[in-house]
Amino acid sequence: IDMNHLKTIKNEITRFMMSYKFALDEMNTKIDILKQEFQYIHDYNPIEHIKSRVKSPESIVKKVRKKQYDMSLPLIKEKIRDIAGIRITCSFISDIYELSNMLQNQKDLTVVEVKDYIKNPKPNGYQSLHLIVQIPIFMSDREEQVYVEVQIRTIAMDFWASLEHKIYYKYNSEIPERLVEELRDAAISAAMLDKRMESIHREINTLREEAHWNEDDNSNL
Ligand code: 0O2
Repeated sequence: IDMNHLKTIKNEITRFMMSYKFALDEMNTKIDILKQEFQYIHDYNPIEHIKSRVKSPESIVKKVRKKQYDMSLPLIKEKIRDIAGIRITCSFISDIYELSNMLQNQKDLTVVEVKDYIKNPKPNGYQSLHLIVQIPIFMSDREEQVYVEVQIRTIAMDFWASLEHKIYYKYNSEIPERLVEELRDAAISAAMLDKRMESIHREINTLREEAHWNEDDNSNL
């Protein structure tokens, strides 16, 4: 065994994994700034929570095998675009699109793909907005463009997706059609809840604005 060769490979893998961590750090800062700006404009925080993760080497290898790609770092870097992932849970559906637009307008981000599973839910009922972006990271000796998958959803969508994920993991085999339909139905209920909350939110906003104008009118008297 050539120990030097092994050492080189180990260093390459460490650098590879580090670049995704840096990309997530950059994205998290960006999102935090957008959140503070949004809070200033709209007077509320649109983000309930944010979770980010770097895919484990085991999961990366599993995905590469499943997709039958060659096990080479440059190929994995290009083909597996969710090694760095951020999940943003928003309060209202409109927040999702506003945040997505804000991200798409960032000069240093390249939006490579947008998958709108809210307008077009998956057959099982899954809803979320997915963006695949590229973000530059700057290291001592080079600059790199790194792919990050951003999933943006509401609390209700997140609730459904988390439990659906658990149910699938628990029952490793096919789930019966009756339960598939139940799950899809539950996703529709979640979406209805989102629409109701959004509508209440909008009405309160209108009332608030009217009250604000009235106050202004009175102060002019
Ligand atoms: P994990 O464990 O969250 O990382 P691909 O990424 O190429 O396999 P595709 O269709 O190109 O598949 O990507 P897509 O549909 O944008 O989905 C990628 C991620 O979205 C998944 O990552 C999940 O996190 C989430 N997702 C998509 N569909 C579902 C679903 O039906 N239920 C739930 N709970 N999550 C979903 P991973 O790598 O599969 O999983």
